[in-house]
Amino acid sequence: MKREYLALAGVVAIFVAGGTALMQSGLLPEEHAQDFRSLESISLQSEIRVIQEPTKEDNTYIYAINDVAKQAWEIAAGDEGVKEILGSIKGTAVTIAAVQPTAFVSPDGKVTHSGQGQIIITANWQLVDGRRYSGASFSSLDGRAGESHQKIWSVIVDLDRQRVVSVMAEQERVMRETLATNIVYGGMNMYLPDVAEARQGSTVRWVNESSVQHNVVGTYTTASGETKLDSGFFKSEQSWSHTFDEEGVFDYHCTIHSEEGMKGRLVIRG
Ligand SMILES: [Cu+2]
Repeated sequence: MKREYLALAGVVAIFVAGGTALMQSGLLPEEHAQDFRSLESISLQSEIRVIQEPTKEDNTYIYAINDVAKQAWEIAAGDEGVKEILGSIKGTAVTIAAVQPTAFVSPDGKVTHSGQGQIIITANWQLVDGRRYSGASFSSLDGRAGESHQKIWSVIVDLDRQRVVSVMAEQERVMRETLATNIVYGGMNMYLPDVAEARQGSTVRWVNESSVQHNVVGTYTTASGETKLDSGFFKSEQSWSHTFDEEGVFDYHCTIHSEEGMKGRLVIRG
């Protein structure tokens, strides 16, 4: 599961790298993501480096798309402004993705990259009836008020001068839905509820409530083995359903928004 997640995150990172120049246009990067498939034909060095896995005490996942991007993160990690941001989002699900610079491999095998690094820091947290939420059964969530919050910062690092040159905060995103049994809402870079329990034999439906497309890709782990599930992309107001016949865990993410921590977990109980 992890390996697949990372490989996909790499692809996402490449799209983000291509889309960065357009971020100034005022449109959200995810709305441009699909315009950059042409970059797949360029030979890019994108072996993901996992810097930190989330733990129970610290739900922070840190990765870099290559060694130079990892250096960019190391520079950012020492910056007082970045430390302040991380302090302010303690206790949320944090994803830190070092997505720039992209490293290009020329035909003679030489690796080149720009002198600018980019780190995307995302904090995700959810509320049910106004209280912090960290997982419950669908039956207990039915009819309750769900809220998913997301805050994103983009940190630009000058690799030559070894320092952070700008930190841009995006407006906090909030998705509100009345929760319903066996329904997961997909919004702007988040699933709501992101963690939930369903009964064995349940058909769970993911509904896209946003203007951009999303997918649900992951591994369903049961006593009889691992099954890869892939919804394919579904657009606004469309949905994808799957019936979970065995006890187990389905860990999933959206392949084009995983750098903002668009991931979820479904637990199937007997
Ligand atoms: Cu998505």
